[in-house]
Amino acid sequence: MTHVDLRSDTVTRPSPEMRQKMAEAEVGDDVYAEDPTVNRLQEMAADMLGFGAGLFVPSGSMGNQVAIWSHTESGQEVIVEKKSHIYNYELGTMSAFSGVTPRSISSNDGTLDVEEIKKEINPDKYYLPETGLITLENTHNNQGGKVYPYERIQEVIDFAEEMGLPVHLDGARLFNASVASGMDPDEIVEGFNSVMFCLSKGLGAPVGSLLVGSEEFIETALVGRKRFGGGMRQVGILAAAGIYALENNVERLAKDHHKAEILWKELNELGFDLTPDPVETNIFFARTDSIGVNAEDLAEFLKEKGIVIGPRNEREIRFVTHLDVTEDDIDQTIAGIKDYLGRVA
Ligand code: TLP
Repeated sequence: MTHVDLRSDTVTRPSPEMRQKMAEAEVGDDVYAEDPTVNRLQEMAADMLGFGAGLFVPSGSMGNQVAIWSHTESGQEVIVEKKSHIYNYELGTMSAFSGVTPRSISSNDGTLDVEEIKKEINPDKYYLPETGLITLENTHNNQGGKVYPYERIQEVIDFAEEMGLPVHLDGARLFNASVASGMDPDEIVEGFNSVMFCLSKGLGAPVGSLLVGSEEFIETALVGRKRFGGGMRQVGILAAAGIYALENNVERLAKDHHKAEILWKELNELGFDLTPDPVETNIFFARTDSIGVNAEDLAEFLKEKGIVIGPRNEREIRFVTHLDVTEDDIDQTIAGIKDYLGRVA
């Protein structure tokens, strides 16, 4: 039986207290905007981040894609970082559903340099595609939960403002960025035109993400959500989990960062090649070829002990800590890895 799961923070299960709130939630038909609990969650999210309105969406991917649909026109380009979730793991939806093409820009650590963005904006010529949107990701999943330095974000936002371009934040793990940097979430997102954050990752809710923006933007996004099939009915039972998560599970993310740090330090001593260096939030990647270990074999070995990890291939593993992993679980994982290394060394 699995008792430690380090593949993702999406695997968390709602706690008894959260389930209680879900069971007690007042509900209504949200397509008529009559679910009081959804309305409360949307207002809460907008207030927390300093925006005019919020929209509850079933998933982070839908939140990002509805934002892209709302900001752009068919035929435009969207600036994305090469390893971003929007570009790599959302199945080309921006092209399929919004008729826009991604213009990807490489970076060293997931954070885009404004000078690199400037180079990718086409001159105003009728035969060149127009840029419609810039997207950033904070924390950056594929760069091991990297926190976007605030100054870098501000440079991009200042430039976008000059150009009259909207900027969307994939803030699936925005609250991890906030806890790690010590900055309030509304400070981090100031100047963005829209922000998506997830309730169903480190915050521990079973389902749901929020998209926030101006009232006008959210009116458009509401149409987008319906069009994408995300109009929901009595989902106050899910929104109640989200409210519980925002009220109770934000500050505790520091504990997840601490657990990641314990694991990171041990693996570093064992000779794994780790990204980022040092770990910043609740995610990191471990290259196993630096010590001649096959990541998939290690994962198989740990599975026998009830520990599940996420190898991407034979050479690399993503480790993610979250509220369902205890410090004891981390110790057991370290012991399991040492046991394996002792056998294959
Ligand atoms: N990330 C998932 C997988 O899809 C990779 C995970 O396990 O980390 N933005 C970012 C930065 C994300 O990491 C994710 C999910 C999403 C958007 C999409 O959220 P969902 O899964 O709710 O569509």
